[in-house]
Amino acid sequence: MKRIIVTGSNGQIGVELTPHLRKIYGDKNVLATARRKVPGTVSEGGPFELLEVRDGKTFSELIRSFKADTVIHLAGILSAKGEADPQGSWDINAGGCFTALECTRENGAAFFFPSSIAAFGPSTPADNTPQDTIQRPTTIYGVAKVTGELLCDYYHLKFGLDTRGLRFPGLISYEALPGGGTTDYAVHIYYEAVSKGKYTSYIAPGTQMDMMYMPDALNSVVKLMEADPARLEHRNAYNISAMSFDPGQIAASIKKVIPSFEISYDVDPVRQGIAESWPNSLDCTAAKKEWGFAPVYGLDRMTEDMLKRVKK
Ligand code: AKB
Repeated sequence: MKRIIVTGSNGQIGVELTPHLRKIYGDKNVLATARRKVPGTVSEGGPFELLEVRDGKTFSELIRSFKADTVIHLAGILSAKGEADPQGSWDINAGGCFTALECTRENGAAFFFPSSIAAFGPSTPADNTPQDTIQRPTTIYGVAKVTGELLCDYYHLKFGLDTRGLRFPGLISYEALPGGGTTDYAVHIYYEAVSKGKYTSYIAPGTQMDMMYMPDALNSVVKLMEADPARLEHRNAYNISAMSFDPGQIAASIKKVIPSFEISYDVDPVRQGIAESWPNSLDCTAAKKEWGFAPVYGLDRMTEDMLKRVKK
């Protein structure tokens, strides 16, 4: 990767991945794009262009004029928000991915696709979920993620495009709040632990989901895109996870730092239903073997760091 275009640069991953890539590859070599210009490091720390990902003409022209060799396609709508507008979610998530792949093919660049644990469903084995297994998701977000994985495989097989992807678990970060996801509670809990000393969870106790601290996610994207293609048997997309916990376990981890912290529950049936349809814990053997996936943050280490960095 030397000349990179990032879509969805204002999103939870984008606001951290864009500066991370600029640090590694040089500010001028990473073009941030988004639908809106927001003041901050993404739009001010290097080149920035407005882009609506379904506008293929502008997208292709940007790849060509920037001489990009890699497209990191992050633009999308998360799971819970998608259930409120399935058509709009499909349009952006599946339609946007198809447009992005087409523009990338026209210009011969490599392509990164962020799949998700949402690509699995209730009929998937929930514990130690294998890399290759049943994928029958029950959210429109998940349906679009499976579609994206298949499209990436198709573009690789049919056109030889260098497509690579990760099935992200819930990502936890202190730079930007996620919006509209099911795993968002695991970010909000830290903010409210610091500001209020308590948190009401919309996810029920006992509901396990895979999670990862943002620094491990950023390193994973770079590692995968830099990996020797000859080693990549599973391109689209790799299971990755750094930890799996339920609200009670993250609350217990916070209590080690803030003993007075209290969790209570007011379960949201929509997000609870989505969470229950997703795996409890992923098997990440393929990612470890094929490109050296090696997360460094577990729950307690992440908690200590989050509680230090989250602002009141
Ligand atoms: C969501 O909750 O929708 C996302 C995801 C797991 O893809 N964080």
